[in-house]
Amino acid sequence: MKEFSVSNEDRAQVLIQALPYIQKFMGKTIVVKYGGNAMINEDLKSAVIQDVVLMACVGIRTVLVHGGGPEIEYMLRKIGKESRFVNGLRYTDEETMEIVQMVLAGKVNKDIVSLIQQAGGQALGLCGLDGGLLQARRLVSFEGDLGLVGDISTVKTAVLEDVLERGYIPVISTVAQGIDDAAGHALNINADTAAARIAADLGAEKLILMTDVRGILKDVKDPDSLLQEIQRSELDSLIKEGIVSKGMIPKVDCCRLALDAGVRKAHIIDGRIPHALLLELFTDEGIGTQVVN
Ligand code: X2W
Repeated sequence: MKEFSVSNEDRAQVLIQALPYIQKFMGKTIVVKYGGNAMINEDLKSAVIQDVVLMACVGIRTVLVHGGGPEIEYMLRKIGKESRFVNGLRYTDEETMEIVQMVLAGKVNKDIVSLIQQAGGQALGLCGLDGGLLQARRLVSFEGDLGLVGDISTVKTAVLEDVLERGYIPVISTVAQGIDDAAGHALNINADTAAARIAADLGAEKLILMTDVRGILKDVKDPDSLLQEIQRSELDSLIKEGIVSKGMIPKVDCCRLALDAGVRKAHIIDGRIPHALLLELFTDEGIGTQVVN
């Protein structure tokens, strides 16, 4: 199959451009939050799976944390339940929590594991309950009661270290084990926040958040105004100036959390672009916004 012609020189150039990045990231830990369109569109999905398998193949300790908001929504609708959000977080009663656990830990997690295996990778699916991986307290919000939503207090990194050591890609769904007054309950955790906490506690090299926007744009209406690199110290003024607003604020907060804990770089990339992960990691230009300390 030859759809368009690329010279041998260009093909070799693309491959060789990846060499310094492969050398740099080999043996390092990279935590990827997988979500949005890249999880719904079949072509994008298989591109992400290939990217993750390639990352693991070149020796990157790859950790995949997935979302699944739309799938949870779909199942809740099927049982005739409306969702309510408080500050972007799903109000989670007992019945909703059952659906969240079924959908995230059952359906979405196992589908991703199966796709990685089919693509020739080795994946092990975990939720926060497995091995006590994620322990959380109830999240207290001044905006209103959130029910069974959690704030991670401990990531049992030893569980992930073991899985990585054995050559598996941990695929994590963000259902946590409740502690203190939530003991005995599973708690629902926002997947971006969970990925940031996991990256922080693993001392990861990078946190990569996949979204449905180009990255941080200087002018929201102009997709060509992408800010390719920003300093952590600039984040507050970007929020004040309104350049970072709405749904981007919690994403930026996740980047900040990770950087403050010693993660070297946090990236916000556009999951609508096929192979966004490879383009961000292994090319000089990258594809999204990187936040550095
Ligand atoms: C999220 C967990 C899934 C998630 C939820 O119930 O939707 C809370 O809101 P996305 O696809 O990344 O949004 N939890 C507390 O974060 O999925």
